Amino acid sequence: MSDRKYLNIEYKNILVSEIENGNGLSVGLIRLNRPKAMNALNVPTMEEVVTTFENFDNDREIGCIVITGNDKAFAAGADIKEMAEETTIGMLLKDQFARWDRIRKIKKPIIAAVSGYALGGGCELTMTCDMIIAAESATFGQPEINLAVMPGAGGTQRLTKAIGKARAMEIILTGRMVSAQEMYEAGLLTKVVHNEIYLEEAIALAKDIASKPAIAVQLAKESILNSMDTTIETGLELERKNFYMLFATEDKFEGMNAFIEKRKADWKHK
Ligand code: DAK
Repeated sequence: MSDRKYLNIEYKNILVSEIENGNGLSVGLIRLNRPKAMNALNVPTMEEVVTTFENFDNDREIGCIVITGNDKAFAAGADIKEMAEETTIGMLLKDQFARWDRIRKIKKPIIAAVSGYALGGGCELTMTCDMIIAAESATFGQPEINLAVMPGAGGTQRLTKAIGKARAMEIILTGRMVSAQEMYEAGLLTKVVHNEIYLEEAIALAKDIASKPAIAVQLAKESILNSMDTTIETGLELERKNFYMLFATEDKFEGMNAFIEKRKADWKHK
């Protein structure tokens, strides 16, 4: 049994909950909760977010994770007020990027449910997630250039890989706001939906994924992410190892036998 105390702690900058899912594993939900600051991602907020991702990842009852903000803002960026007096040495000594790197180690899928602004670090946080569901009025962008800085939490890399050099270059160098529809057409988003249902849609997707055999889900996620960072040969090698590994799970036998016996599979997630 996993330690589930983290679900009952009071957080300062986020709300954390579990959404039950019938026969499937639950969905872990994080809501960014600094409405007066447009959910700006200050250090304490990021620490709470990343620690909760890790807690969900270690919790056997959770199959998929959703992170959202409020209708006005997913997050309008890193907290400019916190960074205004910061220097290079201060930034280097604090090494806050280490916290962002921890997100890359999360094995369970993470879905960003975005309404309103997803700017700067907010946009980068959506891109560290595995899928993005956006309300049609959501606005994305990397406006750091207007502060005489540049994206530092993966924006120049993940945006470019997702939508290509020509479009990423224009968006980052102008800092302009980009509509959800444009980002969808460019390939950054999984889906754009009516404003009222963005969270509902993200949770429905998360529940669907959480009802699949968990080890297969996690190894498929690992293989897909690996494809972004490596050659086709190395990528195929990991895919094959993960594929073989799944033949050692109980769920593989259950899944195939359930198909042959024309019944619903009863996943054990092992
Ligand atoms: N930081 C701090 N406060 C913010 C904020 C932000 N990013 N965005 C909004 N707020 C605050 C405003 O200051 C205002 O506070 P009060 O004046 O009421 O005290 C309140 O939220 C409401 O904002 P507005 O009055 O401006 O609301 P509007 O509807 O008029 O405009 C807006 C909404 C989102 C268009 C506007 O607030 C805006 O342009 N915000 C800034 C967007 C931006 O430039 N974002 C990029 C920030 S730089 C790092 C990791 C990542 C990063 C850096 C380091 N490390 C790990 C080290 C990333 C950097 C960035 O994201």
